[in-house]
Amino acid sequence: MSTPRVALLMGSRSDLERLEPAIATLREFGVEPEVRVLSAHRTPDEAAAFAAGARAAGLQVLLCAAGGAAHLAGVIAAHTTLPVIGIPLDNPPLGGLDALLSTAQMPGGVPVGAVGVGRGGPLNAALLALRILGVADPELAAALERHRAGLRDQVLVQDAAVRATRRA
Ligand code: RP5
Repeated sequence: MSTPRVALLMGSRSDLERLEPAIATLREFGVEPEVRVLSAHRTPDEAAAFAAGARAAGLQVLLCAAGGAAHLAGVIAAHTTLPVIGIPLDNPPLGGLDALLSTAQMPGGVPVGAVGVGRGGPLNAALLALRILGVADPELAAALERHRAGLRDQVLVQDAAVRATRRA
């Protein structure tokens, strides 16, 4: 098996189910992620060590999902210069605004790219990671173009169906 280029980290096992679409999307494009549970708060040393060693391990993009006081992406970004994408999760009782702000509002100098809260977040995080890899991977870039064309086709089919219903 080849060295993973993307890692998907989550703060807790309880996050995994909502991240399955991200894992499935990466796999769809032939990118098998390294999937880990690492917590900024409960395993701070392990999280820092993972980030510090990530580039040497061959990783190129790090996805970090957490809910609530979602500091995982920020802590990981503090220990690496690899691109870090934060996935804020919609945990109760605050529904994800807490995680979104914790993930996105980084101090200048330590960047974290944050995707949205909700169903699209994990999916977009995976696609964004693929786009980053696609900069230096023409095959992957071509696959992303095909995916983009597929989205267009889907909407055109929907449009035609809706228009046909309205005419009937
Ligand atoms: C965060 O705390 C995790 O990412 C998770 O979303 C949240 C709650 O974790 P558990 O109490 O379910 O383990 O760090």
